[in-house]
Amino acid sequence: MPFYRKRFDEMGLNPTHIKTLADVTLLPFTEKQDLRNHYPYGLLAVPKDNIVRLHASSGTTGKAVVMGYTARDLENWSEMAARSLAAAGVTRSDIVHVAYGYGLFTGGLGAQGGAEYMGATVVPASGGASKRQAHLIRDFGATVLCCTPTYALHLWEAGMEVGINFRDLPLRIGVFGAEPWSEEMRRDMEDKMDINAMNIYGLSEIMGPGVAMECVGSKCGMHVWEDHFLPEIIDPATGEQMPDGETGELVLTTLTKEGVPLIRYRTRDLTSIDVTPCVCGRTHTRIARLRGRTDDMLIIRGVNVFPQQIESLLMESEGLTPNYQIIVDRANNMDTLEVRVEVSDTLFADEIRKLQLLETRLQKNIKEFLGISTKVRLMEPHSIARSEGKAKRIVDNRALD
Ligand code: DLL
Repeated sequence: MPFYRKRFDEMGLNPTHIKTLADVTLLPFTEKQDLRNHYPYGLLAVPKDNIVRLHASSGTTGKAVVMGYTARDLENWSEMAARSLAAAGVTRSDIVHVAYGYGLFTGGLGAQGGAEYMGATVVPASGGASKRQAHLIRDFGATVLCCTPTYALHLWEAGMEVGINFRDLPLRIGVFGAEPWSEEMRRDMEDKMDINAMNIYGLSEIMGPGVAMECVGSKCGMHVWEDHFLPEIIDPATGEQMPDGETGELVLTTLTKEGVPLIRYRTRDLTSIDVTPCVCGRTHTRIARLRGRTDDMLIIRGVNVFPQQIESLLMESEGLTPNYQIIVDRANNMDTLEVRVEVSDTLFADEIRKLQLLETRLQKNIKEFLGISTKVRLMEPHSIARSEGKAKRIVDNRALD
């Protein structure tokens, strides 16, 4: 591919320099900006005729990133997505309701490819029309739900509004990913829906859902399919590799991708690698639940904060829901942080004084654990906008200054 050839030439790097796996550190990183700079087809490593599908991610800022897949790429992806579903406990007897968005986003078609590959029955629902979806989940007897964790909660709410309680249905597994969520949120969802809520990871640039997946045996980190991807953790500031177990930025090299193979792609996702044996028996290394993205990190008066840390603290309190939003602003040159979180219907019916005490307690907890002062505002149930895909957790008004 001309892009890498040029880069290697500039660095004076040739194949004889790469002798062992450790030499991967001699290779340059690839960044999202590289993909943007070569929009749309500049990074294809095969003739365009061999590309059978395109996906794209718009991201929150900037130009879209376009990825091309060969027939073999799609075959591998389906196989890995099927493997991922199997790790979550899905079998060919399951009815898999896919409520990830279909289209250029990889979620819908990726989950569908995996479920079909293993021979399960797919309901390609996509996002939207949530009450109708709740009916479909009940009527078709879905046993597996694939969507973002926030959309799953929205579907659950929509179900409750029309008298359908997921707890009473055969639903048994959730395959949730595409956005950060916490262990506390998992517990909440498992409790509300009586399911195993499983974490799936992926990104458009590398493949889509199924780059890594938790196993139902341990629910302790996501197995990276290392026969297709080489994971590394680097210090995001220096680019140096970090030892196993330490948290840093995940870097992935594709080993089998044909359409757009990527070398040392900087995902911006923060996690750590765990090479200890897993109780499930799989030998693939695991990455920990993602801590956030380097570009999602808020720096509030010098303190680094990730939305998920706040989520974990909120979810420890009885009566709060996982519907929250963080509003960042600036007043008199000082960053301010407001955390809005919806309370449950029962808590909302409680005395005002109780709610005020809870606000104060949450503010104190956040101050104690994260070292930042916040204003916590308890909100009426259903007052924060729901999303059909990835939730928008941060509203940063500072840019408007
Ligand atoms: O979100 C692919 C996907 C679809 C993954 C369905 C899982 C399920 P993108 O839209 O390109 O692709 O976004 C990728 O989403 O770099 C992470 O920051 C975030 N992300 C994905 N999975 C998880 C997860 C799809 N399980 C970006 N936990 C990634 C936390 C996740 N963040």
